[in-house]
Amino acid sequence: MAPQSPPSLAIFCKVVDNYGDIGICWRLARQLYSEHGVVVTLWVDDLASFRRICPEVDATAATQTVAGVTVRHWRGQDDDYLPAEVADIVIEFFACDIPPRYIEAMATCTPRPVWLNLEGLTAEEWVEGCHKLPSMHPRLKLTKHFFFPGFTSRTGGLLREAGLEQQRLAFLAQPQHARTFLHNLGLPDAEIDACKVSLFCYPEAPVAALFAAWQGGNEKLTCLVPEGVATGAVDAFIGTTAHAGAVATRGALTVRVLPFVPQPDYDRLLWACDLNFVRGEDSWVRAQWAGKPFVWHIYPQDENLHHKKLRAFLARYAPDIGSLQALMLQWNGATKGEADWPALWSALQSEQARIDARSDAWQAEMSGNGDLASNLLAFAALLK
Ligand code: TRH
Repeated sequence: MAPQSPPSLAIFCKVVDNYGDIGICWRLARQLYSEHGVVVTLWVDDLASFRRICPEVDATAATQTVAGVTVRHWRGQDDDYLPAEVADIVIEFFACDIPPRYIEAMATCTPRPVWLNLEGLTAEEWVEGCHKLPSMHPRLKLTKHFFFPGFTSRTGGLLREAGLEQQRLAFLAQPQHARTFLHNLGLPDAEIDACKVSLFCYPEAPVAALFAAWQGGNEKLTCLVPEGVATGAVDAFIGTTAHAGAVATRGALTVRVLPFVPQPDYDRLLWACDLNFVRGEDSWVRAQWAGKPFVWHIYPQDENLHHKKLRAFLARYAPDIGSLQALMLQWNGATKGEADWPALWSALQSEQARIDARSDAWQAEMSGNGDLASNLLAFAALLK
């Protein structure tokens, strides 16, 4: 019997803003190829953003192969460039509109391709009811299914590479690994020996107030900020327009600006720090796999919809850790009244042991839901 050829799969990714859209699609594409042998084509409309998290990408190439994945520049809805061949599995990310011509081609295939809309991550309960729901095309004989990542076994789970935990444990087993990694980012020993916090957030975060609390604290703290993040507060602290390598110390706080690192190094940074401030979706999930305490800055939405999502997550993640709840709500502007940052920070420190234990337990709990790439392929196989 001839061996079955691996399925082909196309991911369509529109970069709305920042790095999360391509960050998630790229992670998924890589994993589908390297762990499942899927023949993946990633269509992406913004190669420059892609290049920031993956420097191997040529921002000018119409087609290229990176880490075994065919990357195609998606230039618009009606360019005359779409291939005659349609993939066996077609994923539209965040309901981005797939070019009409591609959809027409899908409708002519026998069998029809599996068409999935991969949605955004939220801890809200309604997700379980919508995960895997079908949606018929109004005109063509095609059905699209919704696929939701999530935090329970009735969702698609979270993106997680098979070797991730092993890599993390190997990194942590030898303290010298973290030390060398941080030295290579420019940190001297004194900054490495301090409490280390990575900081990735949206411009609205009250960074200046947090810096003031850390500056006036008793414990030496090194805050590592990627270039271009929290620029107002960072420039004010450092005293100039800060680029990668800029550093300043005031009181107990040292702020150091890091270059934007490739995705795998961002994981190492999260592993090497004692606490991580993360944002959006992908860095938030990576912080959860890092097994370290984290503070999430959620992507802001109209009418403060994001506050509801934040509360839904806190109810799952930290229902009984008051200090973490209070700090995250303040960080996201979800609490009324003036924040007392020194008090919020010292409350968090006093609950550190519980927060550490929760990070570990959560990581184990989430692993129990399988990983999103495997769950997605299993669902696609059922639809075939
Ligand atoms: O960049 P983000 O804010 O991205 C998104 C987008 O705004 C998107 O439109 C929105 O839908 C989504 O958030 C919720 O945050 P996120 O999701 O954490 O993505 C950042 C990516 O950048 C992630 O893959 C990690 C990566 N990264 C690096 O590779 N190197 C770095 O130095 C840093 C700081 C991040």
